[in-house]
Amino acid sequence: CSVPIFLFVLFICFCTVYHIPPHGRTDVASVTPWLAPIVWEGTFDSTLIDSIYKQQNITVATTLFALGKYTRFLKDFLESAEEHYFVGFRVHYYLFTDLPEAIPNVKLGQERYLTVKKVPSLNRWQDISMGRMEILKKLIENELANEADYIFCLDVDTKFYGRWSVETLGHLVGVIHPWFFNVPRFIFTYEHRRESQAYIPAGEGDYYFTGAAFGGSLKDVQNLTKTCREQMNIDAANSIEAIWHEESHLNKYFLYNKPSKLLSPEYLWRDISMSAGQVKIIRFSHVAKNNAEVRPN
Ligand code: 2GW
Ligand code: MN
Repeated sequence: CSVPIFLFVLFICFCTVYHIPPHGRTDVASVTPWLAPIVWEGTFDSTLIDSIYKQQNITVATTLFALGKYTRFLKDFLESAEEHYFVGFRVHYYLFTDLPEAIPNVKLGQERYLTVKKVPSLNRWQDISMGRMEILKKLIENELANEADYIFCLDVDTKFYGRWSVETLGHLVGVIHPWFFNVPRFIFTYEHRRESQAYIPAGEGDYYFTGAAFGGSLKDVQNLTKTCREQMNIDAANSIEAIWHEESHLNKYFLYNKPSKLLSPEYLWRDISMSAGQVKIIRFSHVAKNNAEVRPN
């Protein structure tokens, strides 16, 4: 009877010596102080998590904005999404553009849909970037109720390089900005002027989130877009615009409405990032772009 016990003790010693955790990562935080998971490579079993969601027949709405010259990013975005993004699950892309004729013809897989919606051209880019919240709120309220379970809102000047799938699903999901992972809080570029509704007092805030990707359940993202829109309207009435536009308002929202799941910078990379050491796989990344070439004026 002591042989099995001996073998068990030997196994535990082996695991301890060789640092084999049952699962998870020891080099990065994979949980927030409010016990929301932070998704990193190595913290989940993709086969297992796929099989759990396979039984649920879910639809993931995915919104994209491509106005003016930003339509040039669509081909790479869509082609790479078909290869890496929720593969095997129903995805419905909602694409807002002022140039429907410039939309490339990308072949979509089974149970993958694309709806193109025409929106007016805007000259001030801040209005494009901030106007997204209003359009998203209306889309969720008026059209998605019976059409989707989850939604992700993504920048279009991006490309997928690796798996982004059901491990990212949750009620309210934020993505840690790749420049601000592992840096002290005072570096975070929150809005620090009291006059703005996006104001975050010094010493407050947990993480700095990117505006280029967020999502969650329809209900939670509806509340997010509605609140950010209202806050931006109050700012506009007071002639103030937050330092990083809707990204500042998103960070304020996440401070008081904690995300239930965070995605590591694997889920939004940018060429120059500080946390390269811990990022073992780049799944989704901003593509290098020549701002002077793609942005109006
Ligand atoms: C035009 C002039 C200047 C900036 C943007 C634009 C522009 C943006 C445009 O002509 N057409 C267009 O479709 N957009 C959409 O807005 C497009 O979906 C793009 O991905 C998104 C955000 O603009 P982008 O990607 O140029 O800004 P980034 O990459 O510096 O984004 C960060 O900061 C923004 C706010 O300042 C947002 O929060 C964004 O989500 C962040 O990633
Ligand atoms: Mn972008």
